[in-house]
Amino acid sequence: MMSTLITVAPTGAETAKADCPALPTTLEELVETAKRCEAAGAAMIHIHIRDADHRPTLDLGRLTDTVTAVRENTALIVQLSTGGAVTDPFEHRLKVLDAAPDSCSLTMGTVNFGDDVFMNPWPFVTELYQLTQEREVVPEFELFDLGHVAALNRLLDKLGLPYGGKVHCDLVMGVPGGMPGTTDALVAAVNGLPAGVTSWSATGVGRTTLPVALAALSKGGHLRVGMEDTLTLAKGRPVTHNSELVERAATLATLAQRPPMSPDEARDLLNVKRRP
Ligand code: KMH
Ligand code: ZN
Repeated sequence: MMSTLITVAPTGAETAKADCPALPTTLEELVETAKRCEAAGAAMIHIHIRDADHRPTLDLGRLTDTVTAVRENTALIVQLSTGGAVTDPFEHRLKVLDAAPDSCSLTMGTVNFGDDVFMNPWPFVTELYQLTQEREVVPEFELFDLGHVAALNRLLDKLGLPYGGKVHCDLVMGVPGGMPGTTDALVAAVNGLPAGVTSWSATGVGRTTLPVALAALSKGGHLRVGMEDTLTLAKGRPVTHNSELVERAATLATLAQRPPMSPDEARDLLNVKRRP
């Protein structure tokens, strides 16, 4: 039976702490979140961090402390965001790999992002990809649009396989400016994935969370959930802890007879570096 990789993305860069006090923005809150989400069925955590004023930051010292603390307290695969916030410069986004995560996100192209633009020009994508190969960090290719699927084909053709030889990607659906969070869009994207892709997950932003999760499970994909993408469980029911979203994903996966996989199984799936 194929099991399900559940990734939790607990914080993101877009929501203000003042608007959502349940958002984990301090290291203590993040570690507590990581532990509860692991117990609820998550195997990987996609991390954005905040500064002392709860604003998004890519500060290397904080990133390194975060990687250490999550590793000390959980068995989760630690994935750092290289996307950061739309305002983060490319140099800072490349420096994220200095914090030596197990995995990092790598977005395959520029995309309109609400009223902003999330910049990922081709030279930046290839530089970041080569850095992941050099540093032996497993990338998760973030695909916000069908054009990103084509760009992933181009990248693998040109620069070969990632570190570890597995190719894992995540469809990020329902961002205003990207592909919609619909079953039709998911099927189109999955049908265009390169032959070398060994696993994929999907996440639906906002109200597309459930339709995307159900479509992903039925199409053989894995799940990413969390307050980076979704702040309500239903209309008028705010998420009070990321573990609620992980629990719901675990329930759906179990109903689909594809229960959550352990972090160890996920390490084999993604072939991330085994650390002593
Ligand atoms: N915060 C978005 C601008 C990633 O983590 O790599 C980018 C993002 C993707 O969240
Ligand atoms: Zn992110």
